[in-house]
Amino acid sequence: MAAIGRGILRRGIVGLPAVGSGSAARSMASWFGHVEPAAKDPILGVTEAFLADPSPEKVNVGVGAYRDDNGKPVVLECVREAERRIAGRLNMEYLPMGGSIKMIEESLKLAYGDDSEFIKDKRIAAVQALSGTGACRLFADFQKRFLPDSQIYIPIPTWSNHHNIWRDANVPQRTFRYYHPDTKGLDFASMMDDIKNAPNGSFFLLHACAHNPTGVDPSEEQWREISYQFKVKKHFPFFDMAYQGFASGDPEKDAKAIRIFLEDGHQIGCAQSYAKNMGLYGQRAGCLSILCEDELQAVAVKSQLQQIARPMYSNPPVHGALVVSTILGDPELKSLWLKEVKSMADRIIGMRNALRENLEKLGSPLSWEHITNQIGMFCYSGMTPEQVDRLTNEFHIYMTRNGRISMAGVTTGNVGYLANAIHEVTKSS
Ligand code: PLA
Repeated sequence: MAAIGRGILRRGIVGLPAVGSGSAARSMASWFGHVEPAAKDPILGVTEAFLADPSPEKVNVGVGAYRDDNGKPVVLECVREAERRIAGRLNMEYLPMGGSIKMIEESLKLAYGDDSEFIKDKRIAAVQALSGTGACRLFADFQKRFLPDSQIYIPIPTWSNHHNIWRDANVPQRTFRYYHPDTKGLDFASMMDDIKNAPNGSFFLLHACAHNPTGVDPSEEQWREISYQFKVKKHFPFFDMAYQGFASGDPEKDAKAIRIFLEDGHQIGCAQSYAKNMGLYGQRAGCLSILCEDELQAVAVKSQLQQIARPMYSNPPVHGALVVSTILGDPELKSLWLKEVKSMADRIIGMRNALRENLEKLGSPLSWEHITNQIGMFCYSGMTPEQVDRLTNEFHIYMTRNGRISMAGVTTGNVGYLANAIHEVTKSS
């Protein structure tokens, strides 16, 4: 509102009481007068606090956003080239409700495999989604609409927003054990017990690769056992694949868990995001797919997903989808992308080694082996919320209070400072 407008409201227009001065005005505002500020988001709230800190030493290893070795945001060269090719050549019409057909086709090849029989048989219902978050939310709404009494089993721990997404979709949540704090690895036996003990036909949320926040994934053999047990129990697997390419550096290898489930004949759901692996964070480019029994069912399911999207945001944004389809649809750009994904993954691995080495050189009494054992964007350090608070208050290092370090924000320039601070707050524990 313009300053003049605000002035009039405060002073009151002749003949009307000024806002805030009369009972009519109070009752006008009262329906939301009781609203309290919402709790800060445990991840994006960290970025807000980081931005507000004037210290020149500050380090942000909170949100999972890739940085180059100078700590700067990165736009991939394949993305720049795709933008050059797109620029000035296309109109800004609405996409269909389900989004860009070309982008969806390319996304399905990435998740299900270039030669997937399911793509050929048109058995996959898929829509472009508002990145990975939007894909998860559409799925949760679809689940609620067509199986209203169902629940979702979510790993402990998981990406904090998973809980919000299924809560807002009114799907009750159950949890399954996943991570063992002592070994800082997978608690496979407990996970299998929880899968076996869940009622037949339960929905399970699985991280396809590079589990957030733990950086701990099942091995191929373990995925096979999980898939087998899902078959026995007739559970429905929903894969959140937000980091395809970030675990191994190769998107094809990172789709292994999904491919195992497909080989075993499961019907699956899958959320894909191009935020991290293409660096398209703010473009909100993603895809939701559901493998159906046949083409007829896929057509029906897609039409229902579109119907859920229509009253929420009508149709998805066009630019990111064009970037994705331009890159994945061109062999030369796609191979450039694969190289760039690999180099992001490699820089992170290098920083894992550097952080561990620095801590060991400082004579830390603790084991930091897990920094290099864990994979993907995050290191689940094992630090307590109190230790994290000290890092923030005394060293201006910003990270989530669960002890998760976004390795994508660690650089040659800050790794020594980070290691020193971690050593200071953990050496007496
Ligand atoms: N799923 C998982 C497991 C994620 O970690 C994230 C992002 C998403 C989905 C959603 O990403 P998108 O909607 O941007 O595609 N997690 C971040 C950012 C990187 C966030 O919290 O939104 C994180 O720092 O955990």
